[in-house]
This record gives sequence, structure tokens and C-alpha cells, in this order.
Amino acid sequence: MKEDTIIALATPAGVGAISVIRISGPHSFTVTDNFFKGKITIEEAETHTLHYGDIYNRDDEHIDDVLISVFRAPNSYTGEDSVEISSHGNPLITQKVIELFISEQNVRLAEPGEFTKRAFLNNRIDLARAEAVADVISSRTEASFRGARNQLDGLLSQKVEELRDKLVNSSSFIELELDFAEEDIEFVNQDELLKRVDDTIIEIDTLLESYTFGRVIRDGVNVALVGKPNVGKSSLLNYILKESRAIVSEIPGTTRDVIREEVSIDGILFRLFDTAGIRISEDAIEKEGILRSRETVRNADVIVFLEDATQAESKDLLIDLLKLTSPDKVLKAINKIDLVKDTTSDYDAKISAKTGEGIGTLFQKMKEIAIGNENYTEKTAIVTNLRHHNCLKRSRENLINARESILNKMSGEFIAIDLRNAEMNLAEIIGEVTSDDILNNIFMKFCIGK
Ligand SMILES: Nc1nc2c(ncn2[C@@H]2O[C@H](COP(=O)(O)OP(=O)(O)OP(=O)(O)O)[C@@H](O)[C@H]2O)c(=O)[nH]1
Ligand SMILES: [Mg+2]
Repeated sequence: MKEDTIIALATPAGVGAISVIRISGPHSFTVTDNFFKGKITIEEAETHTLHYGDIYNRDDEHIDDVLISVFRAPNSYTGEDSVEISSHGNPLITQKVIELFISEQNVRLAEPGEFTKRAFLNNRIDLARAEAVADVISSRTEASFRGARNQLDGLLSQKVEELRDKLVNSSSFIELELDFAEEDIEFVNQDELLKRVDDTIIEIDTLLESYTFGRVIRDGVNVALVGKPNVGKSSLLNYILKESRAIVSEIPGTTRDVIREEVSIDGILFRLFDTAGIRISEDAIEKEGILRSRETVRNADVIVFLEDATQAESKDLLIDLLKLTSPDKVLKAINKIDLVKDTTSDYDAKISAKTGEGIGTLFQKMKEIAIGNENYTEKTAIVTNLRHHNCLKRSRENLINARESILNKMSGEFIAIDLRNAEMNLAEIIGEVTSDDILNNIFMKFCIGK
């Protein structure tokens, strides 16, 4: 209910210099004044001002001295009257303050993402930007942060608005023409219309293509390290992590469980999965490990297929693994080149997990497979979100239909409907048409207090 006033801890739960409690809704000021004693009341305070004072409970017990920020509607994050209480950073204090406030009528704990949901419902930000808020908070690498920031700055929203404008423009001309059908006036030239639709399809394709990159920077890349036993998979993992994370030994079949570790390379998050060496084994535990290796290959974005330069090639194993994944995800690397003079050239990377030779090239190739050679600048709109990707795909389908109708000289009505639908699909991205289900799904994933 929008009429409710909501409250939540906005800073992490725990001990710190200060904690911030956020309150938003129509009763924010009056409720705060019930417990706050400062020079003036919050009700009297101007927007964007700070007030020092004390919070007391109903028994006049002193809880804490605090600093209160006041934001008056519509000039607040949520668009509603809001306050932020900065208290000493102790969960005992914040708990007491929150309990005190929710014991008042009309005040309740905020749901996850509810502040941002209100910002969206009050037209402070569009849906794509609201979603970016969660991404900005959860991004853990430079690249994912840049991508989320790019979306929060509205680059995708602007692009989507631009495309929508063009479509609305075209469909209104067609509709106008239909109104004057009897008089046989041509408002839109068919060639011109076709060109507009084609141009929009091209722009949508560019956005759709950016998703490969966008998904990678947002979610990271899963990399499976696979090969026969003893080729040096665990040694490679350890070298990359600069720590002795996995057990390394000269005995084949050392690794059993899949070991997962994360590393950021050039600002991109790579999730490395060291796996059990694959061979025919009678050992029940090793067999289970090998099953897991195969499963890891199936789910990986990049497969580093490792061979040992001192051993014969394992072509059969590679052929076998290619049944689980697509060839363009596989990177063939040969390890232990410190032990041999020459190696055949048929490898994407020649490395030594002992000396580190060639590992720079390996990273480069891993990146190429994950994101291609794309070079997006900070000014390009990038699609990082599956929901947006799906909306764009649907919009494209409608445009293809419109294209067919134009080419088949169908009546303007059909063309106009396709164009309108394509436009609606785009509108979904920024939330101009949405269902409660979609909204709940999106904001459920936020943290409380955001
Ligand atoms: N000289 C040299 N030895 C290496 C290199 N990489 C790994 N080794 C050695 O090769 C042996 C096997 O290494 P591991 O990393 O345990 O191999 P693995 O592929 O994880 O083996 P499994 O877990 O049994 O599948 C160890 O004795 C390592 O020290 C390398 O680049 N050069
Ligand atoms: Mg191993």
C-alpha cells in the first residue's frame, strides 16, 4: 500500500561508525516527531536540511543522539516525504529505533526494494534504471559496475525512448492515412516506411548483440579447467589465484570435487572451476568426480581444455567433450612447456603453470571467447539484463511481421498493429507497461532498505 509509511535499515546490519535508518511515506515527519527532540520539529523542517537531536522511547528513555536528514515530496529518492536517521552504528540502537517506529500506526517494515519500487511508481526513475540500482549495489568488478552505472545513467532508457519515438511516429502516420482512406491521400511513402522499420531492426540487433558482452560483465564468466589427470589443471588454478588453493600432486586423480574460485581479470569476473581429470576409473569417488567434471563442461561459458606437453595428445577426450558443448567455447591449451623444447602449433595457448609463461595469452583468449572482440565505450547503451533482452527480441519479431506486411502490400491496419506491438515491447523495458508480477519479481531481488 502506497499510503503506508515504511522503515528499514539502509546500511549493513552490524557494528560501524554510523548506521542509517530510512523512512518514507506520508507519516514520516509526524512519526519521527513523536520520538525526536531537536531544536525544531521535523514537521517544520525544510527539505534537504539536517537536524541534530535525541531519540527517546515512550518511557522517556534516551536511545541515542542522532542526525536526521529531511526530504520533502516530491524531491526525495522515493518521491514521498522521507527522513534518514543517522545513529551510532550498533544493531541494538537501530533495532530499538525501528521497533519504536513500527509500533506506531501506519508504519511498517519495508519489503525488499520497496523504496526503489516507490521511486519507480512515483515516476522518479524508469524501470530499467530501477533495476540498475540493484546492479550498481551488487556489482563486484569494475566492468560490472561500469555496465550498471551506464544503465542507471539512463543510456539504455534513452536508446529505447528514441526507438519508441520512431515507431510511434510511423504508426501514427499510417493511422492518419487510414482515417483519410476514402480520399486516397498518401501520408507515408512505403519505401520510406520500410526503411524506417529496417533501421529500427538494425538498431535493435545492435542492442541484442551487446547482451553477450552485457551478460558477461554483469554475471561473470564460468570457466571450466578440464583435461586428463595430471595435466596441471589444479596447478593452473593455483597460479592464477596466487595461492595454493587446490591440492597438486604428481599422482594422477588428485582432484575429486569441483573447486570453484573467482578472480577478476581486466575488471571482468571469471569463475574458475578446477575439475577432476577425466579418465576411465574404477574408483567410485573418482567416478563421481568425473561425472561432475562433465557437468561443469556443460555449464561453462569457456572450456580450457588442458594438455600436458610431455604426454601424448588426448584427441579422443576432446572429441568426447565436444559432445557436451559447442566448439567455439573451447580453448585448447598445452601446459608444462617449461619441460619441452618444441610444441606443435595447434594450440590457442602454450603455458606453464609453473613459470607463468603464456598465461597472459590464455587470459586474452578466455576474454575473446567470453565477449568476442567487442569494444563498447562508456557511451554505448548495453543490454545486461535478460528481461530487457527478451523484450527486445519480441519487439524485433513484431517489426519483422510489420516488414512482411509492408512488402506484401497489406492494409495499413496490420502494419500499424505490428508497429504498436513492437513499441509496447520496448515500453516494457522502461516499465511503461508492466504487470504486478513483473514488478514483484524485479523488486523481490533487491535488498531491504534499498
Ligand atoms: N614442470 C611443470 N610441472 C607442472 C606444471 N603444471 C603442473 N605440473 C606438475 O604436474 C603434476 C600434476 O599437477 P596437478 O596440478 O595436480 O594436475 P591436475 O591436472 O590437477 O591433476 P588431477 O587433479 O589429478 O586431474 C604436479 O606434480 C605438478 O607440479 C608445469 O607447468 N610445469
Ligand atoms: Mg587437480
